[in-house]
Amino acid sequence: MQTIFQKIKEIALKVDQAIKDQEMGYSEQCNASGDDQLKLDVYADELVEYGLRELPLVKAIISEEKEDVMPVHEEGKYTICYDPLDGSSIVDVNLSVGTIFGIYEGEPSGETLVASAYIVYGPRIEMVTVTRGGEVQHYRSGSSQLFNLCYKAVRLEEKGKLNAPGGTQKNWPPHHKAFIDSLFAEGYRLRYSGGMVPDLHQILLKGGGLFSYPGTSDKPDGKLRLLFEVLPFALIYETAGGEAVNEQGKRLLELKAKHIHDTSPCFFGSRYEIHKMKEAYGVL
Ligand code: AHM
Ligand code: MG
Repeated sequence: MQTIFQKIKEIALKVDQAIKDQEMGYSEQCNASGDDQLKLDVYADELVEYGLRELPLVKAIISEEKEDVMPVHEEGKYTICYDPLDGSSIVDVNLSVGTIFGIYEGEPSGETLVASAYIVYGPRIEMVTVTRGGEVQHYRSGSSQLFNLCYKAVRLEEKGKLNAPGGTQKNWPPHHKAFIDSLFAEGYRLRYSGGMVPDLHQILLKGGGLFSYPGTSDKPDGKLRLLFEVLPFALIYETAGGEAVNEQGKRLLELKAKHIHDTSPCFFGSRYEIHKMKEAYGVL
């Protein structure tokens, strides 16, 4: 797994350079979910693909930006699902964005996810990694562009202070709105940039809180994609002592994708906020 994480660091430095150098305009393509793609989305996707193809350990890769599975090395062990540039709607206004990797052994699902990693491109580049049964590790790059380990075992507090509620509020179900309001009434502070990588990163490193993206009237299955976004963060949050569930209160890591681009409503947080969510949704 260290070989894969090392390659991810090399890819991250290239994507970071691309974010700084590439023009922000739209390409003429749209991705597998029907979103318009920026030229930068397409370029970041190529950088990740070409980097991962160099690893003999990789059997197949699946990109959020592409329709189909891409076979790589027949004798490889892992399928890597990735979102090359998460938050492409906020990159033009210079907010932090990220790259997410889910490393699966076997057909990708919550149960076959064996490791995950994400990169945050902000004032610095940071990386968080996890292996199943291991620890959540946090790395930060310095001026030498090397990644230094900052925390060997990132842990969430039992109860946090931040609340990051995703989706269009007008389309939230009433019980979700009541739940989010109840957290604010309890003193939680709003922290939502519109990028799941920096938003979940902030909650993880500041002790805890809740990040939610519910099913809404316009998107009953939520927006965030299971294989590329939801499951990689679920492994990180659970390993850090938090929880990651869907609207039925089921662990996200128990979910299977019927299709590689499936989405799922999702809730990530410390134990306290997830307990409150289950109460509010009547799934305790
Ligand atoms: P993207 O992969 O097209 O960038 O979309 C994913 C992003 C997440 O980073 C973020 O949490 C979410 O979309 C924000 O959506 P919304 O603006 O509906 O809250
Ligand atoms: Mg994304």
